[in-house]
Amino acid sequence: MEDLISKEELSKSTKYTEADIQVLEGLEPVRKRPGMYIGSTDKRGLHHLVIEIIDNSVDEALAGYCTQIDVIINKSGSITVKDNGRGIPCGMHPTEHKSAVEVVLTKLHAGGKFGGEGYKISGGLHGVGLSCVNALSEKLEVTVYQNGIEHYQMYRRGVPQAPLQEVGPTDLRGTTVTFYPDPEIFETLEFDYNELRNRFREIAFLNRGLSISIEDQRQENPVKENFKFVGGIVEFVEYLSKNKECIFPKPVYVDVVNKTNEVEIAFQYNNGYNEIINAYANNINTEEGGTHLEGFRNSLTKIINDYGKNNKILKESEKLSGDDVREGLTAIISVKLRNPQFEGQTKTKLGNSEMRKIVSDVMQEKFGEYLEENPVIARELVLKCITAKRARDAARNARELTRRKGVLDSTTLPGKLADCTEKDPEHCEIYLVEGDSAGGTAKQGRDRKFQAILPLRGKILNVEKASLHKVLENAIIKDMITAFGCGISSEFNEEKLRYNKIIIMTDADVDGSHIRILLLTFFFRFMQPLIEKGHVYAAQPPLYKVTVGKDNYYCYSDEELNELLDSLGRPKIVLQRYKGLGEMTAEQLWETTMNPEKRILLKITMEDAAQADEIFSKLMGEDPELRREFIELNATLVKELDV
Ligand code: 1YM
Repeated sequence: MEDLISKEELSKSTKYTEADIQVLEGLEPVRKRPGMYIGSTDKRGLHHLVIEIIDNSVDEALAGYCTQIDVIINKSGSITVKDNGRGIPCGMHPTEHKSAVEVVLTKLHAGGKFGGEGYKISGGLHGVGLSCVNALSEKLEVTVYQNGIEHYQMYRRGVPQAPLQEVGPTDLRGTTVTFYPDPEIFETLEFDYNELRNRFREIAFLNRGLSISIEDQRQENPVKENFKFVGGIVEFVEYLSKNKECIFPKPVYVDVVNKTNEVEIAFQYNNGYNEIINAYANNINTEEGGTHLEGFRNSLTKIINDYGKNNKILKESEKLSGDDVREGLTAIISVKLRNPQFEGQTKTKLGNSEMRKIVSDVMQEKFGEYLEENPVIARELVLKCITAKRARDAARNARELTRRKGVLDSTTLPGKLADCTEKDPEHCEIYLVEGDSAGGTAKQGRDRKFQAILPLRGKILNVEKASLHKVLENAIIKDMITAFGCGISSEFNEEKLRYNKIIIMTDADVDGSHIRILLLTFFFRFMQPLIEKGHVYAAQPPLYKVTVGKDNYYCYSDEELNELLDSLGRPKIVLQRYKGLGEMTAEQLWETTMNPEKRILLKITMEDAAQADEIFSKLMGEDPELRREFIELNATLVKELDV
């Protein structure tokens, strides 16, 4: 009797027979060091108990005998898990002289081969099974419906209170376990519905066709949800990509099954920039990755590069990196294997080396085939990756160059800038004005207290086409960077921004739109937070001035003009069409476009900017006619109103 403490603990609650003590000794280590078996005794460990039980049912489903699992969080706070499988074997164990149920519930690692040749692949993080849950439960009840008979047994802290008993006849089949987590072990006893629900939904996605319900009886109005996905991980990917614009009409699905393992992969690309890859081994989220993930990532990069080169979409010298081919990717990788090796800090890294090749071979074969069979989609995908690559190159170069050139250190404001007198950025705005002459007019027309003017002379560089050297040498871009004061790319700092509003003021014609889109592309690539935080606007100058006697009317669109002309009944009017900002007097410019009381500003959204950027990338090096058409089409790119 070496361990006095635990014996003392034992005698606190119940009287024990010799036999009981024997049973308990088997489970003693679990109660003494719960952390070693379930990770921890906090909320996470508590929830782990449910997962351990569910795993038995999932195994039974994978073996082909169980289709439905029900989980109930009872009013008392206990948990009931039910399945409609074969039921844990109830017969006597040949050597242990007790029922198989009792062996499963009282022996560590008694699962597995005991009952036959089940396809054992599921298993929680620690894979310790029912006996651990039993050891850590104040009370546990198991009911098995098998061969027309209902069997029942009850345990307290892992100790059976009586042998397995026949209760009576039944039409049902399966196993039901109800357990009350032990307050002596756990820091908290409160189950979180959402946490369990999310995990069950995940399990249902990963095991096509398996139906899992969860019910919360603790509430006034109990909630119940049921998850069943006939599409399995394809539906999982669809679920993760919902509300996103996608490249493939349906997620790509590849799979391979052999005697000892099974690989399933589903993936989709959306127009966002995030990468979501969830990799699982035996239904466990392998957060630290492993061989299956490596096989997937490597093959994806290789397949897309090969396809791009073979079909001349990629230049021989161009190479897409892993990051480039994973931008906007949502993927689920699920492998099931007989002897998973879990490694890493948190034992969530798959170590089985054969998986690398199995995954990469099946990708090569099936995704390669998919691309060959869908050339239009394949081309779009490669172009998307090229865009990602350019953006990444630009950002990296920007970081290096800004450091080298010290563009950001420059403290002297550009000579062309007519700054405002107000110093609090909150109240300041800067107008980026197309052309020197309009710039001059704007300088005269502005309220110099809070409005600064930066005339943009000459062509603004297309940051998409130019090398980064050129971008940072470009006078206009340098002027903007120093005037704004907030830096670019990774050195961007909103706190240093000198103006709360950055207002692009260009002519209401094609060239004006062109400049606006070039500016947006620059902001999008190098000062994205400016747009995200809503600092960028487009001014809206009028297209027409209508003079009737002494009255002036300004119209901002053809519809407005027609409405006005109709309402005026067309007496003697003078109609002036503004071809550019330069045609307005300083007073007119103030009245129509700059006076905060009257002007219309359009706030640029990330969508606008991303769209400008994307379309620019797409049009790279293509037909100039196409380009012109696009600019005309997008002359009204900005939409959100801010008056
Ligand atoms: C609510 C928990 O444990 N279901 C369950 C467990 C088992 C079986 C079926 C089962 C497995 C096998 C054969 C086999 C277990 N059996 C054992 C052991 N639900 C729950 N459903 N017959 C029935 O693996 O061959 C351990 S778990 F070891 F007794 F076979």
